[in-house]
Amino acid sequence: MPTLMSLTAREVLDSRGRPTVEVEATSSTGESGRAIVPSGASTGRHEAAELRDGDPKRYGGQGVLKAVGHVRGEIARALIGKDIEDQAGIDAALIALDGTPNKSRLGANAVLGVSLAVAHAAACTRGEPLYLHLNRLWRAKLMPGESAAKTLPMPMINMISGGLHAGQNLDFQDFLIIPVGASTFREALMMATDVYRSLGRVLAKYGEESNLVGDEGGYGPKLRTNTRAVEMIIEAITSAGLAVGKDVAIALDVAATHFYDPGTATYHLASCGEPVQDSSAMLAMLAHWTKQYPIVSIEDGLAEDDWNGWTALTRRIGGEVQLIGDDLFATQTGRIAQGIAKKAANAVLIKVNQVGTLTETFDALLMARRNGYRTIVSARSGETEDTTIADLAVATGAGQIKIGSVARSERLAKYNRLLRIEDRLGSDAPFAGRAALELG
Ligand code: 2PG
Ligand code: MG
Repeated sequence: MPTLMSLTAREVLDSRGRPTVEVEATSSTGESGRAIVPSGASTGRHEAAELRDGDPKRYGGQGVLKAVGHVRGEIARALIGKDIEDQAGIDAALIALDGTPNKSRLGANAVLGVSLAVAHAAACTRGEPLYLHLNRLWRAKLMPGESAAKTLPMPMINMISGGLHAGQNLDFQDFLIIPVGASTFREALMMATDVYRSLGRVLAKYGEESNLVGDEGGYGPKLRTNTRAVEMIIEAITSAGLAVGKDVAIALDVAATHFYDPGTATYHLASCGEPVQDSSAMLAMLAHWTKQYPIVSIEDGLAEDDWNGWTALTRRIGGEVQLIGDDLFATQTGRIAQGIAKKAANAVLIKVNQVGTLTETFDALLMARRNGYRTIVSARSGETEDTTIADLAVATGAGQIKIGSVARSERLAKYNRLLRIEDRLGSDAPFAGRAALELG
């Protein structure tokens, strides 16, 4: 039985030039695996807690040397000698060692780095690609009759960034496209780059700087209103020679938590006709948009604890539109279970660092799937060359993936990984296609 022989960690930098944790795990047979932890900007209150040093003399307090120290010290001491293929056992040991509900003692960044690096090392020890190893771990969790099929995910691609991801005036965080007409992953990606280029020309035509991009590579123009961003994308799709709605549909990540005031239970918008709205006005506005535009998916249309609003929104448009909970669920099974009970949302965004271990990520995916919720594996706004989520999406047949735009190498590393997997697996991993958006 190959065991975990050593664990080490270091502070490296992410795509925003902020420190993050890299972990290397080595097995008793000499193979090693490495993972780098991502980091969000629009983080929800219910996420697992990143440990930052808070030392103003280093990286403005953002250093992660404490988390690195935990990996090298306490975590290494507790895990060395354990079966490297027993991911569930390793993750359970990490959770127990941390001892807090949100991994704040050791740091979710320390814990996740170890959890993912161990999976990489186990895959290398077996001499197989990560997606195969993850698929085996995933399969072990399924009940007889449940599908363990690997699929290439339908991507949801960022075109325009606002909110906390770009410095301009748009309230909504991401304006995205879904190439619903594509029949392979490669084709979906090509359509996305066609629309991206075309959008650059459209923005330039209206006098917008098209070379300014947000954290995820999407354009960061200064547009008057949120609807204007949608209209620009529609024009870009058409001028790329594609059919709006049929070939390429539109998705939003409103990220409403960051402009919600829980004190007054109101949403504060800078670039909408009505600057202050209560939950039902927000709901009516989103419902109206879905009638007006070919919007097939809305993420975090309401704030993370506006459960009544979520239930009402889902009752109103959840039959036709994918309603994704990101801050709402924070990849936590406890929150997803509440959503199921309250009939809130119909899809779950899956971010490994919101929960902190691979096993808990599988649990969130499984609970969502068993209850007919669609799943979208997602990157964070702060990313690196780490491509683990590409393998995760394929291995679990998640159906959809959200990585950012088709610019900036921390995004492209994952798209390119998916292209490689598509080449290697061929018909063993069919493209999830537009069916990934249909209600389960
Ligand atoms: C989101 C993510 C990715 P962040 O809100 O879905 O777009 O952003 O990582 O900043 O939370
Ligand atoms: Mg989001």
